[in-house]
Amino acid sequence: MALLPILEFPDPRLRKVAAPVTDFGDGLRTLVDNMLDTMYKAEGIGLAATQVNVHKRLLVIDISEEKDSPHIFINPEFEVIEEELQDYQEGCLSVPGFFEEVSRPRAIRVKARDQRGEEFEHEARGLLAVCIQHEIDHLDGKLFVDYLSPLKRQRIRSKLEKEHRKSA
Ligand code: GNR
Ligand code: NI
Repeated sequence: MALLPILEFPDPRLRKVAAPVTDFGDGLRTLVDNMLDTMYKAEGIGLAATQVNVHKRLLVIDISEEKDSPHIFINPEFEVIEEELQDYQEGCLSVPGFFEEVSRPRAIRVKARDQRGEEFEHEARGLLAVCIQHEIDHLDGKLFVDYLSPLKRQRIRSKLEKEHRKSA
């Protein structure tokens, strides 16, 4: 088991756009295992490769209470199936300590590949739909703070920069 360091806002590496996964070999399995370990240890419900400084289109999610239902999405794409927005208090392992309401479409259909490279489709609503959209945003270099007012975003940036200076 290996834990990977998680990048924190405003690290510019969180702004990179990830490239599609093309190699479904053993290296991918190791990366997925390490991302799951890192997500569970950090008590997150999702983790995108971008957050651990790997700029490939891959994310892991587990929204179960028991933490025994990992979902792995490789090269994910989604379409909105219900435009109606739902508000959710989002947090992010890359923006530790901050939670703010974000509105996103309430139901989506995701197409992705599994670790073996097999394509699958899945409909998601509720928290799973929120989480998948949040993670795919990471792969595109976006963060939930981008949906907030510039003032709120700047306050969060300043507080985190101050903490990073303290621990540096
Ligand atoms: O652990 C997480 N919780 C969470 C709560 C509400 C909306 C999205 C999330 S995802 C987050 C983990 C994370 O940062 N994934 O990128
Ligand atoms: Ni996040």
